[in-house]
Amino acid sequence: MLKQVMNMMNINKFNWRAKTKLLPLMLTINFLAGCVASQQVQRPSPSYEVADNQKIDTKNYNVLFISVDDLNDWVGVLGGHPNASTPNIDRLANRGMLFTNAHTASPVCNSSRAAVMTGLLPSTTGIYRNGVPSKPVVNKNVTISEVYKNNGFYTAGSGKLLHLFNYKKGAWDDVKKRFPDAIADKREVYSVGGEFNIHPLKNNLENETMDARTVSWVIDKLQQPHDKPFFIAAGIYRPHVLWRVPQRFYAEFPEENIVIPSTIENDLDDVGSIGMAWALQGKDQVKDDKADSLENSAHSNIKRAGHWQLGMQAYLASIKHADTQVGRLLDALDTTGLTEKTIIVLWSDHGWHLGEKNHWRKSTLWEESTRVPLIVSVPGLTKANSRSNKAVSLIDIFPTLLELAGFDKPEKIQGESLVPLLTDPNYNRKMPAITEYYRGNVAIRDDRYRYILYANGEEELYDHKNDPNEWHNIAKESKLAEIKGGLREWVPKNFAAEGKGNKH
Ligand SMILES: [Ca+2]
Repeated sequence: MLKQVMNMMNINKFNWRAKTKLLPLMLTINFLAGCVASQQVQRPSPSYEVADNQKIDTKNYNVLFISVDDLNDWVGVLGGHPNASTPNIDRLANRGMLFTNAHTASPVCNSSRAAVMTGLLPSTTGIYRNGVPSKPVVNKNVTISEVYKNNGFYTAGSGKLLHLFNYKKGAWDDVKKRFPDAIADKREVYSVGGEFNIHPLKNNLENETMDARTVSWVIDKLQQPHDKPFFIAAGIYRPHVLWRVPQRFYAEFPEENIVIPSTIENDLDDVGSIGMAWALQGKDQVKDDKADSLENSAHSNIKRAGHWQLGMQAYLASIKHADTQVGRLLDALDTTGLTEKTIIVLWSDHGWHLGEKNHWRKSTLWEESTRVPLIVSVPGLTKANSRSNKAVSLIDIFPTLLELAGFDKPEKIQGESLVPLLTDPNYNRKMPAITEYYRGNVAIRDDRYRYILYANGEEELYDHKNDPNEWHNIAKESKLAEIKGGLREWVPKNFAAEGKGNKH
């Protein structure tokens, strides 16, 4: 019956815009006909030839969508830190494609997550930072789960996906926004240089952390009977502060064994005023380009207190807790018998500094803030242990999923599907990763270089082949003018007014 209506209205190929307008009518008809929408939807079957000359059709593959908060590259398979321990993220990476050079669209939660969910850059939406409501932008643009829901998939999500645990109305079948967290005994809480607090929990509270509860809810949704394909999302909150994880995770990383990151004296001498301000201001909300003094920076406070390794310990412990939750999700999926028909995407919203460039937290346009884990596993399509070193962006997730499901791509979506890279890790894609923070500040990361153009015209250029720590700003070297110019071409031509966005 649904098909007949679509035919009457001359919709031969499924069209998401038409579907959105027709949705209330279609759902009513669907209900009356007692049929499942997914069985009726007309959309192309994406067919991919795999190694043994067989073809696979990913059209009705389920999706398990996992986000982790504030997780940088301290992931075993990414090699970001020698003490990092993430056996479950590693085993997921070993199933599919690990993008080793993936970057966020913005180095804080709000703007990064809005970009992921809409597939639009901050310069398009006007959401450049925390503190600007992303809801209006999310509400007027199509979002990832919404496309699945509109196409008859079952959609469910819990935890932090959008900033502030927002969920777009109508974009989900089942939602549990936020669970309460387990609380540490006040007497157990202690400070890291006056900048952070450490909250070790009693081990018997392991199943009561916010993330454990979120994942239990998601597991329940995974394991319920499914009469149609699903898109199920888990938003894991750690290693975001507060570092409320059981003591046993702290105990896995004895402070004295923790390797402090490599740094050089005077690393900030060759950066401009905005980069300097962002490095030295300790808080997530950077208000202007006035730098605190090096002496008063978070990093100086932490070093003076002798707490550098202590802070790292808490971060590593929180990563391990998050990784444990990822393991629970993978195990639960296996119990459903649906693993071979389920795409898994795992991403973190941005990275984190722990003393590199005299900085703690996120909120910079350097590698520590922009580089993130990104794993895409498509059973039958991605080969085990696949790795791609091409520069990619989190805004590429949306078009990737659209392509794998055969959904039409909303014309305004930016980013580029990762599907060609899933089978050819060296596929020659043109687009570098673009990261924006506060209006008019942009980093362009390609396979070798990072170019940063700040709103006041200050520039930085780093060559990762010779300088993986981004210690030496070579923007002024005349022999690199052509390379710099090529990267600069990718700087957006227009920047939407903050918080309002343009007409998308
Ligand atoms: Ca430097």
